[in-house]
Amino acid sequence: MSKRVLSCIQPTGDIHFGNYFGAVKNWVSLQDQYNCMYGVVDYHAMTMPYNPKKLKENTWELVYNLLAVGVKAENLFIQSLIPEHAELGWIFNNFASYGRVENMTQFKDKSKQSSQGKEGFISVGLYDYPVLQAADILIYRADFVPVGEDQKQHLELTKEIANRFNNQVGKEYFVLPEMLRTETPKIMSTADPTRKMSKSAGEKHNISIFADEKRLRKQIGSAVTDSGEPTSEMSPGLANLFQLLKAANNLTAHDEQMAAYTSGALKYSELKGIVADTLVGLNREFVEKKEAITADKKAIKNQIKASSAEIRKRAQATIREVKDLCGLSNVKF
Ligand code: AQP
Repeated sequence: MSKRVLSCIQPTGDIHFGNYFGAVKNWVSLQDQYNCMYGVVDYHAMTMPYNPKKLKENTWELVYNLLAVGVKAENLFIQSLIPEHAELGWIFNNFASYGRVENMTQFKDKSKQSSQGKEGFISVGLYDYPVLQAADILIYRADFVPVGEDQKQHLELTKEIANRFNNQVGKEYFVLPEMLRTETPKIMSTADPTRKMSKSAGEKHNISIFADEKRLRKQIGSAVTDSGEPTSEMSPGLANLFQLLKAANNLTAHDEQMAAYTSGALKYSELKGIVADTLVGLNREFVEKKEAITADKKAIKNQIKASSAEIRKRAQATIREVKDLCGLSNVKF
């Protein structure tokens, strides 16, 4: 039987080049080799202040976007259509260490963001979401998890939960999943290259792969680089632009620009122009495919509801076994 791959993305906005180069691009190629399941995790999108109507819109928009970049409909599910994720999440709360969850970097970053918002509110859901994420992965007994570098700590937590569960029930029930990185596991914000490109950090901190061309060019054109003074190390902003070129597979331009940097002849405006052209090339392909896909939204919705129902069967099988193993009642009503 082929190995299982699981990964998820939150419907909190458009797919940006960080999501794409760090994870989603890999999702597409892995489909030829493995048994893949990819989730649009709407329960997770509730952990930061959100708007219910917008959440539903964003969920379907993300489905269309994922299909447009090449994810197959039969591999795609919507998390809230599979409530067993939340059930396993609760069970896992009892196998997750409070101190470890409290130390998650993403929680620290996002709780700061959340507390600075209008309501100054940090939800228990935000604190607990890495435990739900462990359930997302383990409910399918995934072998591999293709994610960006920012998820490394969460995957370690997932393994800890699996280990504690296995020890408690006296059986190697859950396999310990391995992280699959791309060659560019962390793309930085072009507006602030010291922080990762992110949806929830605000508009200027991410570049949508479906962006309007003018906006995309403007964002790359205004990317923070450095003052141009010679330094011993390349600045994070410049390194990020080179990284984008490489990730988009424009290796000739990457090597030429790098040679110019090494000899001190690099023109920042020229580099930015090349990066923008390269990303626009990809962006046009995605936009075209999305137009074709969204011609029949109703058919897509039906397809994704059906694939979620099919994938749910695997989650239900795990939940039944887990409940038996940990002493919970298990009756078929
Ligand atoms: N900057 C990044 N570089 C590389 N990979 C990244 N990923 C996210 N940002 C980068 C990877 O994209 C996948 C989906 O991420 P997500 O939407 O579930 O949540 P996230 O990691 O928290 O991404 P964002 O954009 O920062 O979303 P918000 O702001 O809504 O939380 C993951 O595999 C992630 O590693």
